[in-house]
Amino acid sequence: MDDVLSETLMLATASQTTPETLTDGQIEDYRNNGFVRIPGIISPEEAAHFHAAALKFASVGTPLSDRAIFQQLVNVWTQDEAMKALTLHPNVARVAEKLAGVRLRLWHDQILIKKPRNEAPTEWHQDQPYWPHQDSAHPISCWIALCDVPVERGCMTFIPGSQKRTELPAQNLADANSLFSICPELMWDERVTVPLKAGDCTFHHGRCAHMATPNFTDDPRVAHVVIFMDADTKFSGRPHVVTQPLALTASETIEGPLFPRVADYAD
Ligand SMILES: O=C(O)CCC(=O)C(=O)O
Repeated sequence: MDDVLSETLMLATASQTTPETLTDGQIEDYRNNGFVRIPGIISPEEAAHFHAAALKFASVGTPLSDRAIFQQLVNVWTQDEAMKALTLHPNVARVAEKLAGVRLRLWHDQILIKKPRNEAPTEWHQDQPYWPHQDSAHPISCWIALCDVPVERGCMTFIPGSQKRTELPAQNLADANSLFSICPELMWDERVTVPLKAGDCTFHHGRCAHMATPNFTDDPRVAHVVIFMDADTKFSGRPHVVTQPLALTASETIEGPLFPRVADYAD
């Protein structure tokens, strides 16, 4: 192998994050702030492969929502073999478990595409109030950039520590003031905006308040989100598109083929 190529490959390897290279500082940041930026959760080559696969699926799949803020395609892994490899990527699952510190299972995935020049932010919200979960204290989402996502293309912004606000009702994704009218003190907290290179990700707790900036560029912003819940999460009875066809009863454990345990596919 020539020296330049071998050096390039070594650098690529060194910039990957695995459960073994995850530092105590990164784990502490996640637990204190409710989010953390992780470089290289997948390689740039994998990001390019999944970017093409996500756009291909989005051109044929049925979006759950096709609003100005984003095109949203849910449970893609059950419909597309190429994207299944990303949703069930062992590195994603194992880093998620190490950050959360408990056993997890998949809740669902989603491709989120902000169209070129959509010029619409995803407004402030917490995720967990939308979900039909009882007793899930460690929900965690891995938001993977499949293309470079500078601030101008629609990256995530977080309010550190807001995951401790576990009592808030669901907020309106299209209303810039919804979160702050429900919880006015969050208005004055620090906000952290996290641009990402393709293959990098952020992990965020299901209660960490976040928004995403608008896409002002000529390219789509393509992100894939893999969402995990505590392995013993129960069904609350709240209606949700993922659990709707399953006829679950309240307080029943959410389990079965749609919700694989990390222990069963990534250990
Ligand atoms: O990508 C976006 O626009 C928003 C993503 C989001 O809210 C989430 O992953 O929870």
